[in-house]
Amino acid sequence: MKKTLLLIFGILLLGSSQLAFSQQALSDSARMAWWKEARFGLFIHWGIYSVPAGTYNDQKVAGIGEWIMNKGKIPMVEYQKYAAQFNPVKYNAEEWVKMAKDAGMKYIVITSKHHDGFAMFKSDASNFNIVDATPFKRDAIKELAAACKKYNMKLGLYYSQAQDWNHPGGAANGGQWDPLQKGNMDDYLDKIAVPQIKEILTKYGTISVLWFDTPTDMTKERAEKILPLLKLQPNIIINNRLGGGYSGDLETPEQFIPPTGIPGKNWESCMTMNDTWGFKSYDNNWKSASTLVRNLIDIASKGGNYLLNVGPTSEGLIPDSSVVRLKGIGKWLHANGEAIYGSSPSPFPFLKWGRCTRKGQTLYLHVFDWPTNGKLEVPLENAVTKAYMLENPKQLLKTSSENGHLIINVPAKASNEIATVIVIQIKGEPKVEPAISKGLKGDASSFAPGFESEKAFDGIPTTRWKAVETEKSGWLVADFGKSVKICAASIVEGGSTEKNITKFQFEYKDGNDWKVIFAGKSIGLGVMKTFPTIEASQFRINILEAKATPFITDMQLYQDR
Ligand code: JFZ
Repeated sequence: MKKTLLLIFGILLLGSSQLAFSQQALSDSARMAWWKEARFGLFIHWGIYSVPAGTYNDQKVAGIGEWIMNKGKIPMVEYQKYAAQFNPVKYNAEEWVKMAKDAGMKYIVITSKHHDGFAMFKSDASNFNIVDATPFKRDAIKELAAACKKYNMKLGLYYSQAQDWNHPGGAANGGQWDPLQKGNMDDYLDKIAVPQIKEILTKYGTISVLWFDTPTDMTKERAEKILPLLKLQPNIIINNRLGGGYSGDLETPEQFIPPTGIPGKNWESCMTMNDTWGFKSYDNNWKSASTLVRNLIDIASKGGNYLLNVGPTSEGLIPDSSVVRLKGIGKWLHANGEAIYGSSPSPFPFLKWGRCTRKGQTLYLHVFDWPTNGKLEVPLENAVTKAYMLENPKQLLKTSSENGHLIINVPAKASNEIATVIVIQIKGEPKVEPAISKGLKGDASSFAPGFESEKAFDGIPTTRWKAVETEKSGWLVADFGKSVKICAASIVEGGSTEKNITKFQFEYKDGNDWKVIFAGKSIGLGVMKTFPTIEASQFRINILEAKATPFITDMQLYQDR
């Protein structure tokens, strides 16, 4: 009898970690290779919050739809009733995967459990799940995993490891609002999060990404309850939101594109198509397909990935407005994907008319603003061996060099309103002029030892200017010593969590007066602004208010030639 039991246990363990043994652990770079090549993925926020769809007690609840329970302070018993109304019979996982594939997306990340604690998969750890608590009774993750396997689409799972508003002890940003939520967080982690993460990493085949979120109250010890589970999927990629000091494999700027990328880091910008992740019936503030394509190009030109979101309805349909935009993006990528997939960042600090991506000695010039004089000016010194339109490679383009700059003779009209890609093959490494501000000494209202003004202009992400400890305001000047024509500026404060400045103005000196060019209330990972060309010799960031001693990691100004 004992032998039989041991045999069964052995088979079970073997079974569950069959995956573990079958996947040899790759080196970090090999493990990230597919992800870096992919550049573009689909984020899916789907759950029972799509039932109220932004309205509670006939009242519109402000904010992102998947937070309606928290924003509406809905009691647990009340909210859990939405599960009984969740019956997405029109859900067709294969349709979703085909739609993502046709849009040019290479991976999908879906919410297996969001902050509301509802599992979109069959779970033995809690019956608050799609199979046990809804009339639908089908495992949505299981069906999507099968469809991804069938169409060779990489699958990632979002799991809210810390926040859980329907299991006692789960964390709740802003504080719990229902006594039934009270409990011990470590018990919640041991009884719900850890068992469920084990379920999603053992029941659905290869999981390529695990996307944690909001690491509220996550300590190193709590993170280490979860980390060993990753061995079940040796080549899985995790983001930087587990908490406990673990930075994972990639940074995740949210609803934001870092102006100078995040040098030296893998990063993925996640973004909504409207103003919500989860479905809200009345949120129609949709970005255009053109904006979404240009975001993808902008992100790729800075070495990042784009994780673009859809919020399906409670019927199981992706909103038409999202479907239309996915088609538009797919159309552009179908013709120009070569310039995005597997590309490397731009060698140019700034291009007035668009962006650039690269593959070795081939540069892809993504032109947003088509020249009216039939000449595209590129701040590049290299000789060009071939230039052509990506969408029509037979159409070779003449090139010449003027004042050390490449001039490309282009047709009168752009071939693609969103972005027309011109391909140039160059000799040697790109010889590109740095930003005119690179290496400036600059000046500042004050500086702490080792944090002199020139540290903000050296282009090194690990050095920065910082005012003296006592200051909570100050200024940093780019002094060119002569008049120059500037049409854009990028300012980076620090990492994603370093939003210290709360009020600032970017100014230029006109005689004895400082004139405002643009202003703002936060910088953090950075702001990038283009503006009508200004001719002056001094420009500065004037920090009017900050939570603590102000600092700037990088400030660059771009010339209008
Ligand atoms: C989180 C979630 O709360 C939200 O519901 C959605 O899933 C989104 C993708 O992620 O929202 C965040 C997380 C982090 C920040 C902002 C919103 N942040 O670091 O600024």
